[in-house]
Amino acid sequence: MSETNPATAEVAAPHRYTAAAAAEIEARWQDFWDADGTYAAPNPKGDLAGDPKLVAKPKKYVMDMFPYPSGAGLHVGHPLGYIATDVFARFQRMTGHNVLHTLGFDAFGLPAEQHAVQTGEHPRVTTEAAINNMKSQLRRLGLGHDKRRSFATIDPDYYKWTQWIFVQIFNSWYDDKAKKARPISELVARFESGERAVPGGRSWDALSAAERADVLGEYRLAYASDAPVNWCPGLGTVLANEEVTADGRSERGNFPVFKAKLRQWNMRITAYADRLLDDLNELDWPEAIKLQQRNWIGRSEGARVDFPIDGEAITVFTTRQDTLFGATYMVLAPEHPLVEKFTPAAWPEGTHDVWTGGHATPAEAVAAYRAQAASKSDVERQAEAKDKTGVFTGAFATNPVNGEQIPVFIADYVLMGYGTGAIMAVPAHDTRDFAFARAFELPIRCVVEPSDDRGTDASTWDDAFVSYDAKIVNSHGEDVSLDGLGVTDAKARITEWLARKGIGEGTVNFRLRDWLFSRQRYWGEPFPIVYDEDGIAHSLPESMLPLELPEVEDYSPRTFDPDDADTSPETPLSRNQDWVDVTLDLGDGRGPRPYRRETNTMPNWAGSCWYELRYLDPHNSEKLVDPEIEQYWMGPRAGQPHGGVDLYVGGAEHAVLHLLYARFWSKVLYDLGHISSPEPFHKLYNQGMIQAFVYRDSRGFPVPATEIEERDGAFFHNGEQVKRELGKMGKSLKNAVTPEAICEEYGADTLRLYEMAMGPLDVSRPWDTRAVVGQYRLLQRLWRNVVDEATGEVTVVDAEPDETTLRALHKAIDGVRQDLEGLRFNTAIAKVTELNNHLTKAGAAVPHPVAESLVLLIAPLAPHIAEELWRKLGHTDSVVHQDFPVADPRYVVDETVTCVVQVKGKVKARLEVSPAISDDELEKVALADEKVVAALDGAGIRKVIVRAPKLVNIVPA
Ligand code: ANZ
Repeated sequence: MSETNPATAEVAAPHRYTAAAAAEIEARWQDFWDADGTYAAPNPKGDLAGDPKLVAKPKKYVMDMFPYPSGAGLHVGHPLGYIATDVFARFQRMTGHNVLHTLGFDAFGLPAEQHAVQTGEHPRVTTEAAINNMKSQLRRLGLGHDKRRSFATIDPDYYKWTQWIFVQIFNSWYDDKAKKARPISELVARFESGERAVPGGRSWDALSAAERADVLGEYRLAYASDAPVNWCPGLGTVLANEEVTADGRSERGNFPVFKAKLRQWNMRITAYADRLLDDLNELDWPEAIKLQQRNWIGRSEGARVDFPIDGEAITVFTTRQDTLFGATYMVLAPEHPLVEKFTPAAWPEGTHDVWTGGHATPAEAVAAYRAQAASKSDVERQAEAKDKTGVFTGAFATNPVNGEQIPVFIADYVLMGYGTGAIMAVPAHDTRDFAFARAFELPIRCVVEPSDDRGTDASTWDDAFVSYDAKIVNSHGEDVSLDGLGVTDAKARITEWLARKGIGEGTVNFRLRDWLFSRQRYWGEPFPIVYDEDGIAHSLPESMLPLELPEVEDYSPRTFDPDDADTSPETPLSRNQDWVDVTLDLGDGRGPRPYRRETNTMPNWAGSCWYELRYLDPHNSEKLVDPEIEQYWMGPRAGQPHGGVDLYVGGAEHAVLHLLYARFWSKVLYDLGHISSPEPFHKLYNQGMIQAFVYRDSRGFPVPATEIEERDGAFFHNGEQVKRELGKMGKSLKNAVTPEAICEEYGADTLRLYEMAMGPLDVSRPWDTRAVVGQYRLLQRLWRNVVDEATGEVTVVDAEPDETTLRALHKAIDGVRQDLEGLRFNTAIAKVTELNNHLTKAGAAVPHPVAESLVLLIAPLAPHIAEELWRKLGHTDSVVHQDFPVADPRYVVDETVTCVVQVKGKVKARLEVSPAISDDELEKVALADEKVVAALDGAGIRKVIVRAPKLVNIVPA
């Protein structure tokens, strides 16, 4: 009926729920909520303290991964998670919780900086414009955010504390015994008193200031070091590993990336590897994400073993010390610092041609191979399928278990950054070593008995035999034998032997690397670090924070010839002499002195490492967060032993880095006593993606999705047939749909319902604008169940609902409650729809209590229409803080359920039984049923499987 001419329909029904009505209702309530502070969550103290009754309720902290304020604004794919957390937060408010829900902006970043580089416009200007645009887009969706708590990471009031945290990290070290971070001053005191030996053996007093700084640099949790980094001259900046493609080029711009040694800030996250692993166990996170974090941290138990060479030793890391007798050569990473040391001047007599790579001397071979390896990324170097390359160093080392002289190679499949950068190669039992040994005609010796029929003569094998569950063979030396032992026992025995001999020990190795923390950019947090005349780094005192970004003329780092590896970064900040060279009194008793500022900036991750803490107490100028407030919202409690946000929703693309970095900062702050929760996020949930159809013309270029015509299942653009595929939504694919467009056509409540109804929250789903109207109709029917469209009068009556309506109502209440708690918003909407349809079909005026419950049920999902109807039903207070309906169990239980009875797997009867029927009783009823008796036809019974109340399965004899 509403499909007739909308103009005439509106005359007939001036009080219909239309897009115009929705727009008016939504704007009115959004203004009201803002003015009323409806979503303000009170703190127990401080400037955001509030209603003690609300504070006394159990808390719920519901949080989104905050957005980067892109100049392009939001399309309908972006708010999926924001709507979901909003629905959940609203439900929690209605079920007796004090709910903290807000949203800020992760606003440092490359796009704004790139724009600044191109246009000269300050990135703050464009970023703030983008934030304001996004804020109004988000406001239109009716999100119940406590706006007093919002901020952007670029606000100096915020990054003051990012810098402050950096200072805390810089001024602490990891005490391996206590397994926690401590102030660096405690370490200095231990060195001073002699309680702890100073590395290098000298006394602390005897060291110069620079030497002391060097010693402490080995301990600080934030430290500068000359690290091999990914230097990209074409971009003028250093890149994180994740920003480099598999073929060794920059992800952005596709420029060559070189390994260069540069002085860079690092975070000693590796000190926390064990705790980052262990504490995962108590977190309520998707298993897939936990696994990715575990793999990233990559804990390996194994041993370090020394292989003597020229009176010294090459130390290898192996996870298979049980195969030591099968080690027939060694490999060092090409960059290994010992390579030169052991490389002889000439090839040893009789060196195999394949080993030399055709080079005249070992030095030449090494140099050539190093140059080749330097141009490859770690990923490339490790690729399994790749042919193994390498070159002999001319040196031999001694296998300590049998005294054999084995050749030492360099090869790029061994990485400097892992273990010790050196391996013992056991070609018989390691796939990569096997391929290498075959290529270089090296001996392959079986020491783990094959479980197949290949035999123990490895020279005849086609591949390595890899097993962790087999018997060790061919493994006996003068004073140790592993023969006959299983892998585990052999590892234990050889490790004990190595330790006794003083040539090795059991050890744990992690794949995790320290976090490269500096960038040669403008648009990031300046480091709160200055260097004195001796080049020693000092942190700024708190009184000098925030250290604000200076104005500069040019936002770009200096770029170089993309292929010129011999360049080094020149940052935008370094060109501002007035800012760089300063005289400061750091308050350390040394008085005013000249200093030079650090001119790198922090990486983009920094601001998102701790924002969950700042939402709690966003205006505190004394502390990053008041401890009592932090304890209230995030502190450990039953079921959440590490504390943390109650629900954190965001995309699975942040599985590793952001979450790992934030966890690390939490642990440092926890160790230093600033917060009570060692974990930031107790429950994590990854929402799916909203995908969209992409239409491509014959050349493969996307054409605007809005201009597509569909005919008989084919798609046309300007008469030309185009191809349809499923892809991302976005401007570049010409298929972006803005939330404003949908709000204008139907209203925000419809958009919210549609996004939540599209499918389970964690599953990706294609956007279909034509399907949105379905949710619009639901709201129109809901409206009609309460309001007369002609008069605008409320039509509900003061009557008792009948039995069927009561059943429909309480089943819906029960189901919706469980669904909302479990984030199953799509099924919750289905249940509300069912109830609403029941009322529509009943045809009679809806009883008042039923209408109220219905409005409360939909309130978290469609808050504007719910607020409007709630007031129409006679209430003067907001629907937002009402109690969510509770089901009466008497009406929830079905009177009967259908039980299927199968004989020999075929359905023979259906019985209507009580849902509470016992297995025994159900078996009796089933066997007495005449259809079942007929089906059995006198055959005896072998077995009856009963799953009360729904299934009986009879197996005849
Ligand atoms: C001898 C051996 C025999 C190994 C065998 C494996 C199988 P995960 O588990 O990942 O820790 N390795 C050690 N350091 C390396 C490096 N820097 N670059 C490349 N490979 C390295 O792997 C540990 C194993 O990877 C070690 O154990 C070592 O090879 C190799 F039948 O030692 B194994």
